[in-house]
Amino acid sequence: MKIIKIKLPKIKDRRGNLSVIEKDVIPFVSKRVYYLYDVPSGAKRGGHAHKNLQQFVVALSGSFDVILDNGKTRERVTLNRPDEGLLIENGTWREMENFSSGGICLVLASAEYDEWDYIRDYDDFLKFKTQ
Ligand code: T46
Repeated sequence: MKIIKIKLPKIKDRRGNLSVIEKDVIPFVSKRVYYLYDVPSGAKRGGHAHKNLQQFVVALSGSFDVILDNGKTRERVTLNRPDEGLLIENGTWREMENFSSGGICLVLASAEYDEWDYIRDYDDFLKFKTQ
């Protein structure tokens, strides 16, 4: 499976670093931003796929693992840098775990929230992939 990690510009300064996610850095226009935080140790998030939604995920603070599954292969990706993000394409099952204490997961999404876009059952996901 192709893992698409995208480096973000890092503008270093005596006052601290600044990274920016600008138009053209990711292959979609962000229509929604949300973030996961205060995730208890051992908690798992995700466990679903999206029919159409594309997302770009950044570990703003701390670290966590994203497990990506395209119905054929499964890969674990660790995110632990605020100047790098992971593109999750539509039709990809994702699970998120191993959140460090203080881990913050920022997500830019290509569309507004729509429960109909979710595939929350793994067998339904496999059927979707063979359609
Ligand atoms: C994903 C991973 C990385 C909303 O009302 N609006 C929103 O924009 C979102 C994302 C969620 N919600 C509601 C729906 C549920 O009642 O928040 C609740 C928790 O959502 P969910 O169980 O889907 O959370 P995660 O962390 O398992 O999944 C989320 C995203 O839903 C999903 O698209 O890829 O983060």
